[in-house]
Formats: sequence, structure tokens, C-alpha cells
Amino acid sequence: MSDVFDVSFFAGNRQSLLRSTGAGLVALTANGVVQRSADTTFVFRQDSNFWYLTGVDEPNFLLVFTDAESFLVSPKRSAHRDMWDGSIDMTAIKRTSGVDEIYEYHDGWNKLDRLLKKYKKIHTITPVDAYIEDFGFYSNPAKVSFLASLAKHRRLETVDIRKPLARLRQVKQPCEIDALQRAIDITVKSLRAVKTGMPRYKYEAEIYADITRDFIKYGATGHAYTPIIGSGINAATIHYMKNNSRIGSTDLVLIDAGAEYMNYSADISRTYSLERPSPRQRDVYNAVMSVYNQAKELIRPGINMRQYERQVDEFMQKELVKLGLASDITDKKKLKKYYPHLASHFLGLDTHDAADYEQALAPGCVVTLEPGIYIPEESMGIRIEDDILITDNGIKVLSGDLSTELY
Ligand SMILES: [Mn+2]
Repeated sequence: MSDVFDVSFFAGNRQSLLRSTGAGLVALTANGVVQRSADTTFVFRQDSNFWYLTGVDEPNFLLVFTDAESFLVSPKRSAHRDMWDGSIDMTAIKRTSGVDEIYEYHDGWNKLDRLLKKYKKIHTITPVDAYIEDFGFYSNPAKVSFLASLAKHRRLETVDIRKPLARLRQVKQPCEIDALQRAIDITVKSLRAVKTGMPRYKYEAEIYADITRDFIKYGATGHAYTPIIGSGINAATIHYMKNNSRIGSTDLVLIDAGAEYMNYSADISRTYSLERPSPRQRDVYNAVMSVYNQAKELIRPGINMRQYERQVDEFMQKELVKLGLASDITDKKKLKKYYPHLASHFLGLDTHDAADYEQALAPGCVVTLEPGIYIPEESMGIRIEDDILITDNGIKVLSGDLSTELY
């Protein structure tokens, strides 16, 4: 499938999951395709956990495995659908995933039903709510459908494997770091071109277009998430995604973008100035960089992420006082106003990757470092974000090739 991953990665992940959970029978579903309008769909993105265990990028497959056997169940197909959508290369799927067998829909379900009668317990990922209030969006319906199909097994016990899977995914294997590095390199190359071209940009959309083209040109699938290209006051909206305003000549432009490569996500932010920045813009930038540098010193194997965030908050509070944005270092309200997010998150198959935040950082973890200060009343927002690998004795900044300079 690629020169980065081979069958031993996916088969190994299934073995690790069985070992860490003591599970007898594991079954989980791929994502489904979601309607966009009438008979058009949103671009399909595989469920990260399903991909981690199979390497299969097709919708509606089902993965079933025990320590004795593993198989995939293919979705219902017809000659008509194959004609419109193209047929699925089952040989390639079998080779990539390393499962023993791929069954067609009815045979596969018959086999799963027999296994469920025997095991009486299924380890799977229990679905989140259909509507996720915090994010304001709907979750992929495939998991709910799958669980509904199990309803005929009345006394079946369901065990959630979301957390043990997150713990596995939290520590990256060399091939995963390779994929992440490729996503990051593509992003670095694209952002470097944007910085060089800064003086000629008049609209956020021009930057959006250039990044999008470069990502695809350099071999990424596309964006890992909708990028943020916010000029002036737009940069103070944390999840600004309209990316279509005219850029003022004295504006700073905050760009938060990440290419996706083999489903792995980069996540890099830079803030650029078209003209020589004003003294105030410099001061705020220097404050962000000061927090960035202090926080970077803390990121080491063995640290606890919650304690780390509290320390970064303290660094930030001191800078906010120096900038005249808070009157003293205990003003939590001002801290949340000008710095409303965390300094770091895990990075991997998901941009905000699955992880157990209570566990100490271990070699192989990849996290972002992204302090920012947002001042809507001064029409500016500055964030600098890099992607950092935890090594045996320290860190490696995977996006370190990209200058953090403002101008
Ligand atoms: Mn981030």
C-alpha cells in the first residue's frame, strides 16, 4: 500500500490490543459515507481506530478478530454499485490488513453471529452521541448502526475498547513517526512558500488556495482539518475558517494548517506580517515566543500533561501582565480571555489525537506546542505551533525546519 506501512504494523496492532485488554472477541466497524447534498457525499475519511487495526481505507467494512482468527466482512455490493463507484480490490485489502479471510456480507455476519453466541461478550468501540454538543456536529453513524445490528443477541455484553486503543496509539511506532514527518515536511514546505510570498497576498483566500494546491502537489491527501487563515481581528477567533477576508497591509496573518499523509496529521501554526511589524505587534510576538521557549524546556519524557499545562499558564500570566493585558499574575479571567486554549495536544491519526492525558509522556509520543495570545480589541492574534516528538532523553522538533519569524 505504501513504502511507510506494511502488514506487520496492522497485524501487530491487533495483537497488542488483544494483549492489553485480554479481550476474547473484538469487532469494530469502518466509518460510513455521509450525505452532502441529494446524491453527493462528503469526502470519505476512515475511522482512525479502524485504520490503525486494518490499514483499510474503504467504508462500511467490519473487522472481527480473536487470538485464533481474524477476518473482514465486506459491505453489500452489487454489479450496479461497482459500475458507478468502481470495484474494491479485495486482494490488496487482504494483503495490507493481513487478516485471514474477507467474507462477503451475509457469510461474514453468519460467522460473526456464531462467534457472538460462543463468546457472549464483544469488545468494540461504543458510539459517542449522534450529536456532539461540545463541537456542534454529528458523529459518523456507522457505529450506531453496527450496535443496532447486534440487538438480536439479547444478553450480549459490550466492552468499550476506546481507552486501551488510545493508550496504544499514544506511543508512536517508527513507521508512524515516518508518516507524521512526511505530513509535517509537506506542511513546512507549503508554509515556507507562503512566508516568501507574503508581500503579494491581498486576500486570505489566496493563501488558502496556495496551501491547498501545494499540499496535494507534494503528495498529501489534502488538509487534515480545515485550515485557519485569519488576518487582523479574524486571528482572534480561535476556529475562524471562512478564510475569505481582505488582508489589511498592517495586519498580522495567523495560519494554522496541517497536511494529511496516510491518514496522519501535521498541525503547524505561524503568524506572518506583510510589512515590518509595529512595536506592539513585536511585543506580543515576543511574549508568545517567550512562553513557547519556556514550555519547550518542560516537554520531556516523564512529565504529566496536566501539571505541564498549569506551569505554562503561569508563564503566560506573567507575559500578559508585562503586556498590560492583566493587572496581576493571579487574574485567571484575563488568562482565559487572551489565551483560551491549552498549550499542547497529542498528534497522530487524529489532529487532536487519542491519548490518555493522565499518563506521563513517554518516548514515541508526539505532541504540539502552541501558545497564543489573542487581543480582539487590538485586532490581532498570534500563535506559533510546532510538532514535537518525545525521544529517549529529550525532544525532537519535527517541524523545526520552519522559521518562527514574524517578518
Ligand atoms: Mn494544534
